Amino acid sequence: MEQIIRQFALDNEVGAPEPVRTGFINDSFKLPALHEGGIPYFLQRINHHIFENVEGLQQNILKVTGHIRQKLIAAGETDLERKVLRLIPTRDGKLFYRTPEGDCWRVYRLIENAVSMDKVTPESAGLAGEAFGRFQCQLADLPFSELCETIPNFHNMEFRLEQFHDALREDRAHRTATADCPEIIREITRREEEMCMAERLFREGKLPKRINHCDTKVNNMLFDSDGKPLCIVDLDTVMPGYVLSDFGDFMRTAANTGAEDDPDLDRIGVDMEVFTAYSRGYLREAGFLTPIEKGLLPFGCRLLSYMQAVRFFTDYLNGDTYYKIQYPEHNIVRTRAQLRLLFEQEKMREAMETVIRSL
Ligand code: GN1
Ligand code: MG
Repeated sequence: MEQIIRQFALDNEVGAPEPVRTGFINDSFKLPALHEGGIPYFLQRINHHIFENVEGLQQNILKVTGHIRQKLIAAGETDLERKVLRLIPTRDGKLFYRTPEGDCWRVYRLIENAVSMDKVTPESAGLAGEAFGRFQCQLADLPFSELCETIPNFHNMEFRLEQFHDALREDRAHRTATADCPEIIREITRREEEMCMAERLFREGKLPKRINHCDTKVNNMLFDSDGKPLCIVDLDTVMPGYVLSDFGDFMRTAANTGAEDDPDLDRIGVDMEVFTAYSRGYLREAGFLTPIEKGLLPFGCRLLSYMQAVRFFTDYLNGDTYYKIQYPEHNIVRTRAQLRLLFEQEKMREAMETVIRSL
């Protein structure tokens, strides 16, 4: 790994890489500064099986972080290095290093004294809502022809359902008839039409596309030690999409009383306090939303739980080739947990709509 680190234009020497367990897709390491007062870095191996266009992906990140940095400077921000990620180029000026074996590595400046959370309080949810609203707002004037889709059709529900039907048909891991799979399949199929509403509205010209983060899990946001939001991270999937994605994905992870992969389904429910606080913060910043977008926010919550259930389950049917799993049944456990969350959100539909209207 030393040979990899040497490729990057770091300002100082760093110590041995410390693995960081974060995310299901890339491998991450902290590179501590060797000497007191030096700059620490963050090294990542980009999963190029998932992100096939690593060059395009890194260009996206450069444009997005550069755009946000300009906005922060214009607003007089002084804590710049902790408010937006900074990519460190290689010594020959490239945005990532490809090893002779084909692995792709990148380096960021590490954001110091920052924590990520898997759960939020209503107070931090409000701040998070503002932060994600601001993030979308900061990028609202970056033309999306400048960004590539780092994973084509990433949050396209019609496409995800096609993949699900392919997996059903192929049944590669011989799992479609086992355990509660038939019931899961029924629950997914029953909702197909409703869940493809965003794509239909887009085609009818009623729902716009905007630049989204597309992975607004609560742990993709860094907070400082006082619980104030610092910076949005994990920018691999920033691309054009519907605002429903970013709103819904946050609620899927943060406004859930259980875990994303909770084996105890009775722990799963909608945390209305977090829902309300996040919505309030988000709507305060996201002044660009159209009435249709606002009205669909509660649908966005259901959509993202459903989409994630479909994605986890498709991976289960395919024999666990996409998401890292910690035990053999992990993907079906995740699927059940996401479906339960969807059912709970369906029960809370009116309550959520009332909150959004009142805001
Ligand atoms: C993946 O990398 P990570 O863990 O933040 C996935 C998201 C899913 C999420 C489910 C590129 O995100 O889309 O919502 O897992 N990222 C990719 O937890 O597929
Ligand atoms: Mg992540």
